[in-house]
Amino acid sequence: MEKKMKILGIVIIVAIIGAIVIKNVTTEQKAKTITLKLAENHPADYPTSMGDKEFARLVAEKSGGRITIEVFTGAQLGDERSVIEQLKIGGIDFARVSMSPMSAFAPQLNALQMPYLYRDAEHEWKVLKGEIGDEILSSLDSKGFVGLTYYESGARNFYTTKKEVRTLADMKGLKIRVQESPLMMDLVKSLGAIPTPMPYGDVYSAMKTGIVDGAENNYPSYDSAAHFEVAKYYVIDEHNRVPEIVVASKKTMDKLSKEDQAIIREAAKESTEYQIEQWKSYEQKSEDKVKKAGSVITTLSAEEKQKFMDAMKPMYDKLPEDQKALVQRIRAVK
Ligand code: GTR
Repeated sequence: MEKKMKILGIVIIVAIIGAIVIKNVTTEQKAKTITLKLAENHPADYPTSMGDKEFARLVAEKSGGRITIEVFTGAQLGDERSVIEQLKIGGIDFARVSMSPMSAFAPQLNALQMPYLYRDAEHEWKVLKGEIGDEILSSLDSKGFVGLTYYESGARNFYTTKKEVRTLADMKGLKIRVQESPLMMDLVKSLGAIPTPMPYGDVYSAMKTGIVDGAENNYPSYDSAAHFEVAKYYVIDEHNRVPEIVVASKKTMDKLSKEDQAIIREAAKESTEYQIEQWKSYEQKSEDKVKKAGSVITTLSAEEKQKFMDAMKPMYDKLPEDQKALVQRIRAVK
């Protein structure tokens, strides 16, 4: 009897110790599980959103499911400007934003989105994937951000609600919505038009109600934000190529281990190829869709295009010396 009691006692003690060990292990595992938020202002099926989701998938895979990145699409976490402000204070962990609003916080980014800077997309990607692209990503550290990677965004074109733009003279006096970026304001002013900065989400109704006469963007945004429904004249002037950028809050990154930081950096870079593929097919679909819907697509004559280019040359002269040097290096990339 006494022996039985002893055995029972041992069993109970072992069971208690076992339970304590298991509890500690699960708490430890739980403590290591990290959930982070990413802000995206496009709808869920837009190429940048697809890139973000691929980034999140790769982070989950590389961390063995320990790090989860929740992607909030459709500007659920706010417009681009406020998202960038949130990143600075660590309220949001990641964002995919256009370089235009970002350059209001980090002016060195202006050099990468100057009008008629790149010969084509291939030139742009040689720059972004090369030394200059890396230098620019690293330079964001001093501004409270960690630059992770770039995404494709094509070329931006003007579109208007009332009349077709065929010449530089047609731009005169038009009220054009721009992103909240000094560079974009300057660009529109250089063409004789009147820039009106406002968040992306307000553009459709601003065009519909006549607050502005038009806006500018690539085919996918013109399509997915339904801008083509209210502004049917689209002129291919390709005034600039503005890379998309995936950034992290420096506050968030500083809290993570070196290993986790490396996982995040690697996953972001890897997601770029996938995003570029998504971009290509979406861009074509958007072009086809807006044409079918009745958009009038105008191509500038070579002579008029030259006038657009000449009008923006003074913007280069105004650049600070360090950015002028960067522009020269970009142009020299073959
Ligand atoms: C798009 C870009 C968005 C936003 C938008 C805009 O091309 O992807 O992030 O910046 O333009 O014009 O506001």
